[in-house]
Amino acid sequence: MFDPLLEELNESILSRGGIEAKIPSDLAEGFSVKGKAFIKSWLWQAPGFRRWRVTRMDAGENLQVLNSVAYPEYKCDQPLLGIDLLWFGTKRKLVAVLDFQPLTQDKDYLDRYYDGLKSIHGRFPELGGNEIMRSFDPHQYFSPWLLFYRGNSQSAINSLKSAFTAFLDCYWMLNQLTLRKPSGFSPEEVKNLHIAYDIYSAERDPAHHLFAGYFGQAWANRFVSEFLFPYSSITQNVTTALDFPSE
Ligand code: BLA
Repeated sequence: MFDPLLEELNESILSRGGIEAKIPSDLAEGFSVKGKAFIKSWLWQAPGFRRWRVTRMDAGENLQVLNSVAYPEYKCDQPLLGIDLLWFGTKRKLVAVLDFQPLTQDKDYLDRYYDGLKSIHGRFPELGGNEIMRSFDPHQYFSPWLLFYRGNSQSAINSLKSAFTAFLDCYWMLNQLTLRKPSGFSPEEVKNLHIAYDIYSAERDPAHHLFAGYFGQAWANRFVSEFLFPYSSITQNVTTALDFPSE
């Protein structure tokens, strides 16, 4: 379902100088316990970013997933890119979340980084409805202009590809612009905000439960704490091979 978008995403990183980094092999890809689902991830090191991860999960008609988070370099306080796309084929239900995930909800910060996303939000009203968040708090690490859709409307499904392209292009543009502007936070502050994001996300992400069901609890714990949100275990002083050195 999302393979053209996955290709577009990976290609866009590659074409901007992204280099694939190694992921421990059992986390990089694998089949579920019953063998009916397959998960594969990519880890990128790209100019301007300290870490960019991408995951595809294919559980056939039950579920298709494309998930990605981009963490900019510490010297730049721009929002993280957050992508979570799910297609429950048997129910014909789409869950689509695309956001520039803000490090803070301060007005100055939102004024600085969101003109582009605001305009995309306006162009695709069918994807930017007023879905209620059940596990996350919409006022933490989500922007007021996120695209968030849950349902089966054909117009939402049809718009996804164009919205995704516009969203991705806009994020790359933002990255170009902000690398040239002074950051509002120091690199140390940005690092702490990234840590807080990982801790919060690892606690709330509904994926953890889903992964445990498909791949077993032990694998799910490892995938969430070592690959999806490696800084969530930083309080225990755990450093992982996936944690790129800071500048
Ligand atoms: C929701 N994400 C969900 C749900 C699942 C996943 C099962 C619940 C479905 C529903 O609300 O109907 C699944 N998340 C995954 C999977 C991965 C994952 C399989 O990370 C695999 C790696 N989630 C993110 C990112 C964003 C995000 C980066 O990982 C930001 C764009 C958002 N996902 C997000 C939101 C919801 C969601 C806002 C709705 C949750 C809620 O209602 O609070």
